[in-house]
Amino acid sequence: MRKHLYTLYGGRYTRALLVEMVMLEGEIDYQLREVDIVQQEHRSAEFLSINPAGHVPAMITPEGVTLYETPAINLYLVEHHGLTDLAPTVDEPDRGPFLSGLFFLAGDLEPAMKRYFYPHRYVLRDEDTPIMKEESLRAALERFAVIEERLGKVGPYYLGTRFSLADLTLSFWACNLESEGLLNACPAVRNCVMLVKQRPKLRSKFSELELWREEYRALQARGEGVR
Ligand SMILES: N[C@@H](CCC(=O)N[C@@H](CS)C(=O)NCC(=O)O)C(=O)O
Repeated sequence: MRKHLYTLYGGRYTRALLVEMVMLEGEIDYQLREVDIVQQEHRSAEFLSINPAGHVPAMITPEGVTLYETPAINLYLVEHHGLTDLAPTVDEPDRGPFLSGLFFLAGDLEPAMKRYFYPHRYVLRDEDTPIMKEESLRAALERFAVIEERLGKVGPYYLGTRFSLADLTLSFWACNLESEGLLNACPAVRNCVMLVKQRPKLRSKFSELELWREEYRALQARGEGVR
């Protein structure tokens, strides 16, 4: 029997898929423990004992250490497994720009995307939900425009000709909007997404993401999305 190194908590409709992509790129063995966020399993006492913030993904290392926050998990995996194809090492000149890109996506773009997906959480009155969604999209597109400018100058990737975890993270978020035709003003971002989606080890995961999007849309139409 294959020995599982890592336990990843995540699954359907979650960015745990982004961690899975890193695992696949790095050929790292893991087992996935499905947390159904539609059924609120991420708020169960059992899951809160793993990540008190009640968010997925969370990951337990083979040494039994619990990690959470997607970019932290991904950077941990990259560094722990020496995945230099995914990130410049500390002594490389690209390291600084790489960190800026990754943290911009995690700290600045991500909150706008979260509001876009869960706008109902950010309003006092239900009827303001569509306006919140629209405003979140505007904020997200403002951040994509910043990346667009960089890729237009140095692309096709965030670090020029060198693919990295920054492009993977960018593509995960961008393809959500791209599929709705909302990234037409960002051709360099779309080109980067296209290149990342073509990576042989990632194709199946991007297809899964597409499937989830359709499923989640149907759920939302029935008023059954994440509360
Ligand atoms: N900053 C965290 C946020 C994690 C997060 O919001 N995950 C979503 C799934 S993609 C989640 O747990 N949603 C359920 C909720 O917010 O109730 C990270 O990047 O890992």
